[in-house]
Parts: sequence; structure tokens; C-alpha cells
Amino acid sequence: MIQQKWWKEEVIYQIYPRSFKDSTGNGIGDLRGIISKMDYLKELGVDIIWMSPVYPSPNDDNGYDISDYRNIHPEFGTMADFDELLAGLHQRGMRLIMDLVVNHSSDEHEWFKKSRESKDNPYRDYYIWKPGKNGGPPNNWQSFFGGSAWKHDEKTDEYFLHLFTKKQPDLNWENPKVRQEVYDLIKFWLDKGIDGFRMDVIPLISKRLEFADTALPSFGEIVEKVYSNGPKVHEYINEMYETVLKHYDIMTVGEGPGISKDVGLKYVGHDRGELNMIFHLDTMFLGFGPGGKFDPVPYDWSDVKRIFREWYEAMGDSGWVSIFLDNHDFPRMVSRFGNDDHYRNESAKLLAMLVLTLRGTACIYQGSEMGMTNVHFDSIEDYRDVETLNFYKEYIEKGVSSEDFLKMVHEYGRDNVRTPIQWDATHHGGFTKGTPWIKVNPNYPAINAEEVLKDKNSIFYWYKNLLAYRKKNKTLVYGEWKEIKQTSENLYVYERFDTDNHYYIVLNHSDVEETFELNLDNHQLDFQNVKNNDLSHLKPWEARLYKRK
Ligand code: TEU
Repeated sequence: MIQQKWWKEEVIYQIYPRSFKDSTGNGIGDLRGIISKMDYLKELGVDIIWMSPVYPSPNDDNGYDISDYRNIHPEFGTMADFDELLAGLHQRGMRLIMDLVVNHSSDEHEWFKKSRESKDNPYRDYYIWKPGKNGGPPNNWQSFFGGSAWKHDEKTDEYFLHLFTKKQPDLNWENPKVRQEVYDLIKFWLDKGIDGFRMDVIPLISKRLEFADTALPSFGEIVEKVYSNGPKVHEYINEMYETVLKHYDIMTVGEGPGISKDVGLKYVGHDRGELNMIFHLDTMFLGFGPGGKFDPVPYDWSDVKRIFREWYEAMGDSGWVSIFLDNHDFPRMVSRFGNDDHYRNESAKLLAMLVLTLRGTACIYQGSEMGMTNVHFDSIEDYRDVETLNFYKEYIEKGVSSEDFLKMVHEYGRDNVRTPIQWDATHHGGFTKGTPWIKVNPNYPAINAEEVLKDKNSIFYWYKNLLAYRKKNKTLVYGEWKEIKQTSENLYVYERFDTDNHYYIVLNHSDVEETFELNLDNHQLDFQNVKNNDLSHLKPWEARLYKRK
């Protein structure tokens, strides 16, 4: 029997604060900017705000490199601003979850400054230090962001591990003092009243201590079999749960690079005492070739539909996932999975219906409600993401042209989803009165919140109406799911049902008109994203939701 929980019924909205709304004119989004938009979020009808990191950070990786876990970065505001935001969300019946980034810290954290001082410093074992081998790094592990995953430190003539940037040294979870520090900082934020955490790369915290070279041929396999799912990962997460998490009515979602459907239940089975749900990355990693995202391989909607089915079957009634098709690391879903040119409105609505009607906690990324798209900057100078910039250097050195590399950035780069939110058609899209830290997408005069708020047929109101409908139709949360095969590969048709209600969701994820096979007797059409009186045919990107009368 599936357990009923608030964090299964409510919908997450992810805010990337740096790009959400700037209140000071310094070109960087901030907490008071979010405070100014709480009524907008309430109007949309989302429930749980997931805020990407706002802690002090040198911003080597835009805040995912934390130098003080118990404070607010001055560029985002003050702790008083944070308290006002949290209270304001709670007053509006919304919740706030924070980003917990504890696989690594910043190299400017006090712990690391002490750790690198000497081999016998009490903080040395807060991080992972190894002597070199044959005049080089301890092994051949590569960073997610290019180059070796080890950096040599002259002072003690040893290497430290950093699976991400050189300024993000991995914490040593083997050390019980590190684990206790983490549990204490979790308690600090939970005692302030937040409603849970999104846990950054949590499956990476347990390292395979042989630190052996890997001969695995692909990025995806290395992530899954070398970096993730280490020997003590469940011991550590369970200890975190027993020590601190279980004492609060909160939600936890683990970001799961490397968590495959075969091990998913170990992290989120409701009797496991670990996490409530996962953001698995199987769909997001589609197209990543052996060399990762900038070594692309073909994929299509059949892969997307396969992954949704496989995870539904793997979770059964005892596990739970979040349903999402983009976030701050992956391209805008309307550009990647929809058609952001001729069918931007229709395909944005179709994707919204998909995210809101599959079984799982829906997660909406900021700007999706106005159909924001990927961005095409023509110069690398306009890009900010460390991952893009690192690989740009690497590829240019390998002889790849700037133009060819930028084509891949246009498709897969993380800055696609980090351009400022487009609030209106004024300068910089109303995001800032200053100069934005990254350019606003030039399409902001046509695509912005003001535009969608004045059009009752807009993407915004489609989300709003679907969110309200979902609240009143809990079968769309807890009901069973079953795909209904169609002749055309361009269709995604499935049913949601329980003993009381039955729904069909019919999606034409293509640029062509399609027919479908379905017995709609006794079903009423509750949602349709395009004007189409010929109900026997689906227009391009047409999405429908039927409910049994
Ligand atoms: O992302 C981890 C992760 O798997 C992604 O970095 C992904 O592999 C990569 O972006 C593909 O392009 C988390 C955070 O979401 C990300 O923003 C951070 O950069 C990273 O961890 C390090 O903290």
C-alpha cells in the first residue's frame, strides 16, 4: 500500500537565486528579490521552494563550493533576509528546502585552510590526501569538470581529491568528525524551521578506498561504478537519518548522479531510513557519450519514455522519485524535449502536463511557467559556467574550433538555464537595474512574466490550472500508472487510476498531426492545450487530459 505523505502531494519549484531577481542593482539575484516574488509564486500555486545554495562561497561553481555552511553570502543578503523569506513562505502556506552540499566544500572553508597546513594538522583528515604516484596524481580519476580529479599541494607535497573543480575538495566521510560536523549543520538549519534538503551528489560521499585506477570506457559508467554508490553510502545516509533527519517533519531529496534504477530503492525505500526521494539523472544524462556531455550521442523520446517506465516499475509502491525534465544543470526542457521555435507554447504546456501527471513529486524549474528557452551566445566571453569554460579550454587545446564547441554548449551548456528570469520587457528583462552577472536571453521582450500574466491562455495559467487540478485529484499523485502503446512513436499515452478515478493523458510530442487509438467512452476532456475541434486527430504538440465521468 502506497504511503500518503505531504512531500508526495506537493510540487517543488526550484529557484537558482543568482538568476531569479536582483533587488540591489548589483546584477546578482538575491533573497530580497525572491521575497518580492513570493506572491507571484503563490499565484502560480507551487508549494515547496527548493533554493540553490545561498551560503558564503567564492563562487567557483556558483555557490556549490561553500566556505561557511551556517551563514548567508552577503551578495544574497543577510540572515535576517533569510528569516523573513522563510517566514513569508510559511505564512503563504509554502515551504522552503535548502541545498545541502556536503560531498565537498570550498577550498576557502576554514576546515580546508587548516587541513592543507600540515600532515599532522587535526583537520588533515577532513579531506582526502594522497601521495603522488610515478611523479603524477594518485590515480587516473577525472573531474566532472575536466582534467585530473587530484590537485597537488606544494606545502605538504601531497594531492587532494576534487571530483568537481579544483576549488571543491571532497570531504572525507570516513572521518566521524566530518560526519558529525555535517549532522550539526543540518540541525542548525532544521532548527531555523526549514522544511528539508535537496542533497547535492549524495551518492558520491562514500569513496572506494583503494583509489584504484579505472579502465571503464565511459563517463556514465565511471560515475556509477567508481564515484557513486560507494561501500558505506547507505551506512552514512542512514546514520544521518537516525542522528538528525528523523526527528523533524521534513522532506529529503537526493541528487543522484550514478543512482541507477537497480539501486534506487536502497536510497528511498520507505523502510530504509535514508531519503524520501531521488532526482535520478538517467533522463538528464541522455545524449552524454563516453566522454560526457561534450561527446554527444543520439537519443530520442523513446529513451525518455523507457526511462520513465523503468523507474516507475523499479520504485513500485515503496519508493519515490521526483519527476522533472530540467534544472540548473541541464538545458531548458522546452528547447531540449519540446520545440522552442514554432511550437514553444504548445510544447511547453505538453511538457508541463507530463511532469504534473506522472507518478512522483513534480519539480518545476524557475522560468518554465513562462516558457523560457535555451540561449545562444556567439562568444565564449558571454558564458560563465566553470564546466563550460574548463571544457572549452580543453577542446580548443585538442584542436576543436570555438564554433564547433559552442554548438555543443548551445545544446548542453548549463548557462542555458542560468540566464536571468525575464520578468518584463524592460531593460535586462526587469531582472536588475544594474548589469546582470550573465546576459539576459535576447528573447526577453516576447518571453516574460508580464506577458504570460496578462494572457489567460498562457503557459503560466496552464501550470496554475493543472497545479490546482492535481491538488483536487489525488489519483494523479498516488494512482497507478500504465502506458498505452500506440501505433505512432510520436505519441505518449498513459492512464492514471485507482479504485475511484481514471484518467487518460494523451501527448503528441511531435511536429506532425497524429491519430491515436483509445476507447474514450464515458471520459470527459478536462484539459486540451490547443484549439482543435477534430478530436479524432492530435495537432502537433497537442496534450489532452481526460477524466472518467
Ligand atoms: O551536480 C552534479 C552533477 O551530476 C552535475 O554536475 C552534472 O554531472 C553536470 O552538471 C553535468 O553537466 C551537482 C550540482 O547540481 C551542480 O550544480 C554542481 O556543479 C555539482 O553538483 C558540484 O556541486
